[in-house]
Amino acid sequence: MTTSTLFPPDIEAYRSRIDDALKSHTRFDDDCPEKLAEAIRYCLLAPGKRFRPLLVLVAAEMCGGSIEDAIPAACAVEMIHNYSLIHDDLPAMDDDELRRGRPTCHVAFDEATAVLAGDALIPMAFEVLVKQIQPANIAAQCVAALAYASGPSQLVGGQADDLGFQFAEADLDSLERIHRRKTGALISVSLKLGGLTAGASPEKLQSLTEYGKHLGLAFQIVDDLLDLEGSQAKMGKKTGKDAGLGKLTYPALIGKEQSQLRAAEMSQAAIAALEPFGDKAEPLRLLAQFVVDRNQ
Ligand code: GRG
Repeated sequence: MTTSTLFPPDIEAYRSRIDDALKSHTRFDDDCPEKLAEAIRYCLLAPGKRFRPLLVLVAAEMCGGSIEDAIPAACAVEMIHNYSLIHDDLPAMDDDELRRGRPTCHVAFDEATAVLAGDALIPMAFEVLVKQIQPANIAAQCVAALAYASGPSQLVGGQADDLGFQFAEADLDSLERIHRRKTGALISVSLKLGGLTAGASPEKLQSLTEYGKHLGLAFQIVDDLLDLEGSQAKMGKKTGKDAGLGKLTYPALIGKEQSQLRAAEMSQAAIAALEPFGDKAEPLRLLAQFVVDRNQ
């Protein structure tokens, strides 16, 4: 993702802080089987965009907090995201062979190891929050927020509904309801976690959450458009898959042009939610624009 000219200054420096911190969480004790450890490292340290952890860090700084205080939350959200990618790629779900430009976890290892690597990342995420976020009441709020966003009514529920959805029953409201949970919930909670680690007021947390909800939907609409016409080399995953599977997507439901308009509308709604932050919100405004302009 070439965001350096847009968002925020020194994005590569942020990414390398995130990658170093993630690496530090993949040193396991002797009781962790080597193959499982390898599979976790293979997935977690693979070259992703780090979009969600970047949101944590930018939101924290915008609320007057520090990268140092926010980085455990950034790692936790990337761990949850990573588990969801590993499980989504399994034959029982989306059955994908390519992720982040590499063979998916179950292809590189085996299915059981991929299930277990995904499983392991969930408690790892909550352990990082509990052990590394200070003070304890903020850690507890982070745990509650991330648990809800990744739980049965949000990430997992959205995925379950997506898997069971019949195209014949489709309408825009039900599609958006799925995507607000499957994609939007983790994006939105990333912003909230950043705010929490910075001690943001309830009003500011609410604005960040609103921004995240709209941004998440814009991100998903663009993801659908990129699946339709994006390049496999840039995306690092197989494209053109949704149409082949007759999957419910924005362009399939409302067409390409309306999808582009809807993404732009969501990006504007996200920007509007940032009003209480004034000029300080510039990086997040640029990011909302970047999300609709991205090509990977
Ligand atoms: C298995 C509970 C469970 C959930 C799976 C990840 C997921 C939910 C579904 C994958 C399909 C999909 C289109 C999800 C939307 C979210 C999305 C676009 C994920 C990819 O995120 P990126 O583009 O990936 O940020 P990188 O690799 O850059 O981190």
